[in-house]
Amino acid sequence: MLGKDFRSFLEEVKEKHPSNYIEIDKEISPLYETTAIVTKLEQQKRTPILHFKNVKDTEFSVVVNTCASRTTVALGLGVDKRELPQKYRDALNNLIEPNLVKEAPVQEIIQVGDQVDIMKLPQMRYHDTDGAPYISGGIVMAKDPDTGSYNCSYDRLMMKGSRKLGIYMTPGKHLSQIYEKAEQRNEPMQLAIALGNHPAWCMGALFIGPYDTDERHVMGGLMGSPLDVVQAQTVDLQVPARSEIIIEGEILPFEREEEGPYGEFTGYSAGQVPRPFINVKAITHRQGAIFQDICGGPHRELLLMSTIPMEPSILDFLQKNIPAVQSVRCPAPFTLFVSIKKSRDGQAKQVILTAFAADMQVKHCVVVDDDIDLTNSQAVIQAIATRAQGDRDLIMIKGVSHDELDPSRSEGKPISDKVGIDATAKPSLEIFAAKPKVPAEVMDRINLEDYIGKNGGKSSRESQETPSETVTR
Ligand SMILES: Cc1cc2nc3c(=O)[nH]c(=O)nc-3n(C[C@H](O)[C@H](O)[C@H](O)COP(=O)(O)O)c2cc1C
Ligand SMILES: [Mn+2]
Repeated sequence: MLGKDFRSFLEEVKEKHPSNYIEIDKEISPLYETTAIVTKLEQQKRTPILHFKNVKDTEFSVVVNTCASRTTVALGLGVDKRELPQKYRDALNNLIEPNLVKEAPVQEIIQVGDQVDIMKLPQMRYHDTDGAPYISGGIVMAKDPDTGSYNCSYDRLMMKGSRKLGIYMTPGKHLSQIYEKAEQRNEPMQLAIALGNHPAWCMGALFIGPYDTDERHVMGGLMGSPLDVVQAQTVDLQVPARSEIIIEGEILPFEREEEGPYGEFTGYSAGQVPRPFINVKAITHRQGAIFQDICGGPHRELLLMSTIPMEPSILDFLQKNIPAVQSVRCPAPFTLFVSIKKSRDGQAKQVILTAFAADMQVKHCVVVDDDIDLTNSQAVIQAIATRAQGDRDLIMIKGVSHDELDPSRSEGKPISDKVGIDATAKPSLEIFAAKPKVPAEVMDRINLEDYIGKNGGKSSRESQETPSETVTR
């Protein structure tokens, strides 16, 4: 996949899935209007890539929904959408280091110091509760000050002024850990933000796992070739050479300014809180750079971007610890379903504890036997109803550090109670209560048409229930 980047991906979708790529020439305002279009299309269950060519008050064109469909993300990764989870796990087990280059398209245009004005970028506001324009589609890169190991993550960025960005780093996630280390040393944390990225880079950045895993290696694994990186202009970091835009800057220790409010993936707006902020030192970009945007709030792209890497990352972690684990699904924010082939008493509870360790975002974890289809939430609820007892099968760990964006958190603090439900059959599925079924011989013999006619009294096509899309980050 050498040479692949955001532009080549857009071209590929245009050519191979034209219905998933729409160019819009009519002028649009970044003030809620792109969100209105995304929302109206989502109401029709459509999530095409939208390329807004003419955005008010900026020279940059804007692309939204880059990763809003499994079909197009899979296309970018060179697989069918059914193979996506396995492709991700293969990448985790075949990490590839980046490759340093000297010349980079992303440095075709360089603006440093006084030349920098981030307000020239599109000023996207998604919802009426957003306190300012936000940059939501940037991969934030920073280095551990001790080991030099890189971390990549998405972090919302509030446009505060021509050279100032607010940032929201979830306490406990890796970027905030790096910042804590910088503060302990009383040093600034340098960072770079990459915008306009190939889906393999987006999915790699969202790897869930150990602190010391360099997400750029996951990006390489997903592409099957190293990520090309170039030395940044004003910070000691190497940045993706073929991104569209790089913002370079640093966060000073112990300085805080109000950040927020912002409509989040939970479906709620998070309020204004004093937080660290970025002093922007440089912007570099390609000629005719395209601004990659992700619609804030609980929209399809944000939810899918989180889920595609999260499920295989957590499954990989769980199976390496407990091979009895069969599959996982994130059906809602902070929620994980796991299915297991149980071989021992108490194994489901061991899985629950391991799942809490796999990702701090897991607040509720339900474990079922592997006869339950996790894509069918109704079947999971049924298992809780018929295979679990509150006193015996519920685990609760009170007051654990958790995502402060959970609007139900206790006393406004970033802590939640972690709850696990062992909804496996006890002592085992084999000797659990009998499951009634029609004898196979009768099922084979009975032909529906012989009894109720060809259409079975139905005039329209039977509606097929599709599992609701997975949601969490
Ligand atoms: C579009 C998008 C926006 C996100 N915004 C934030 C954010 O503002 N703050 C944050 O801490 N995490 C945010 N996340 C989640 C993290 O980027 C994600 O959990 C990442 O994997 C964390 O990296 P880490 O495991 O290296 O800490 C966002 C994720 C997505 C997909
Ligand atoms: Mn990390």
